[in-house]
Amino acid sequence: MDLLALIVMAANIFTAASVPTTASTHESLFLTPLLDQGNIQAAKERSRVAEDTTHYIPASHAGFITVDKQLGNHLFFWYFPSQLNASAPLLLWLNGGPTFTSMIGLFWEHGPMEARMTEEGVKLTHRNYTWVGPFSVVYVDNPVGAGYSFSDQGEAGYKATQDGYTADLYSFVLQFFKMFPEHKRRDFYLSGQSYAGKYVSALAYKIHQQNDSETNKIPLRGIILGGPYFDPETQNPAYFNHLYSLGVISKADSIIYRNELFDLHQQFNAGKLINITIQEIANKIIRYNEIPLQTFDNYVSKQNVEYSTVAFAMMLPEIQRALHVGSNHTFMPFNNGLMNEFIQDLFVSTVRMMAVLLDNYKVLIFNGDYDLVTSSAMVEAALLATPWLKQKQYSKSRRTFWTEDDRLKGFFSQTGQFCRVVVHGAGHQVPHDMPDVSLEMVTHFLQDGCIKLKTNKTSS
Ligand SMILES: *[C@@H]1O[C@H](CO)[C@@H](O)[C@H](O)[C@H]1NC(C)=O
Ligand SMILES: *[C@@H]1O[C@H](CO)[C@@H](O)[C@H](O)[C@H]1NC(C)=O
Ligand SMILES: *[C@@H]1O[C@H](CO)[C@@H](O)[C@H](O)[C@H]1NC(C)=O
Ligand SMILES: *[C@@H]1O[C@H](CO)[C@@H](O)[C@H](O)[C@H]1NC(C)=O
Ligand SMILES: *[C@@H]1O[C@H](CO)[C@@H](O)[C@H](O)[C@H]1NC(C)=O
Ligand SMILES: CC(=O)N[C@H]1CO[C@H](CO)[C@@H](O)[C@@H]1O
Repeated sequence: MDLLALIVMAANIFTAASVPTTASTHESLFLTPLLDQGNIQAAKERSRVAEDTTHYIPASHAGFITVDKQLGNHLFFWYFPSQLNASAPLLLWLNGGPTFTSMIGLFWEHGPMEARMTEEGVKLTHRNYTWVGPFSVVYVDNPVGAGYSFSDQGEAGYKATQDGYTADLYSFVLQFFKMFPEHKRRDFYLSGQSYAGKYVSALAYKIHQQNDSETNKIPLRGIILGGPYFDPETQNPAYFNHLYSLGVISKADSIIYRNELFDLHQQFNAGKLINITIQEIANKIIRYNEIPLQTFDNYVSKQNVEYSTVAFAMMLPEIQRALHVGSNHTFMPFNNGLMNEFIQDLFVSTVRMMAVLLDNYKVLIFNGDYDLVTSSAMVEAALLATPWLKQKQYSKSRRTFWTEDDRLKGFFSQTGQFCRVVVHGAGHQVPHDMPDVSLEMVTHFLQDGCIKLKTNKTSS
């Protein structure tokens, strides 16, 4: 759930009335028919997004992959090959919500361009610290109904269960590797933040389970998660521990809130979580009605994601045309209706899948220490409840300070293939808040397995 607290605010900013009208019509580009014919070259050529110096867009690819032919479900992607390294690993990025567009990752966090609102409207500018470089990155709007991803059946095609959305994503991954077979020989990382902690672990687990047949062989090397939400039963109560330790709530407050939360979890476990909206649940989890912080994303900078800026960027007529989305599609920065369908998924845990992933793959889990949405305390609560082979070793691990000269960048520990990092000064949107440190972090993870200190000065 994570970001639900913001939805109310964001919904006020973004109104359908502000959608710009498109200048001319054009068709949507569906790539699956070409892939089915084995016409890989045509799929690559038609999905090409020409380099656009006005908008700082590097050569890239975009279009729709049909992931459920019966329902007519199509996932939208925007893929940026690394300009720096021809054999860079592939990173697939998902934002959370649930139902937030992954173009937040692109424009607000680590894509090659950033979107800014100016007096003349939204402008795209060059981002100095992008993850496109060490990685080739594909941003995917997920689930169907978020961003530009849509179903021919409309709402009837939406999937709000783990099996449902994971099947759609898995089909996407198989087809993406068909379209860009060069990536079969390179490492693949699944990544995302917040509610995507569940999407990514479920998808990685499916890839892991299906890995033995030759056609399904995906070179999954690891996962990278920012402020992940994947074990609600341990994570939700820890939210109140964190607020209590900050002095935001009293011990008595925390007991009241935790008891109500416990009731909610019991109702869910008994299959009786009905007659409630996702906003009501969200308020019980985050308590934004009682806790008047301006934002839970970064309680120091008080900055929220500009969902409307991201949406306006994606709806610029010249961008729509360049991305081949078709002139008839509405961009959904998030999808309130679909979010309500996620009530039954909200408390589902992927902790057992996470254990298998920790046992078999490289894993980087990071947090910002100014994040209240999924604070480090919440992520630790889940990690300490994850039954993986090196569990005891992780529980006993000590933190190392990540400093360079006089700058404190964060705190980390490494247990086998697991790298745990807390970035100092960042909130929920870590790459947005600390872009240089975040880029350094993922580069270290790729090259060294975890943070590698430049000097051997440590304190722990
Ligand atoms: C857009 O929708 C209109 C009306 O629903 C339809 O007539 C038109 O063909 C559509 N255009 C495209 C490009 O799909
Ligand atoms: C390019 O990526 C490959 C695969 O991760 C890596 O081995 C190599 O060091 C990278 N090269 C550069 C210049 O970063
Ligand atoms: C990006 O880097 C350029 C050159 O170093 C610098 O002038 C500019 O201020 C930087 N932009 C941001 C947003 O940090
Ligand atoms: C659902 O809520 C309505 C209005 O609050 C109430 O009348 C109804 O009894 C509730 N149904 C269930 C099954 O709890
Ligand atoms: C760093 O480690 C090396 C070898 O382990 C040692 O010789 C050196 O004195 C250390 N430097 C500092 C600044 O601690
Ligand atoms: C081909 C391949 O990578 N197979 C692996 C799939 O995952 C299982 C673990 O569930 C491994 O044992 C296989 O080696």
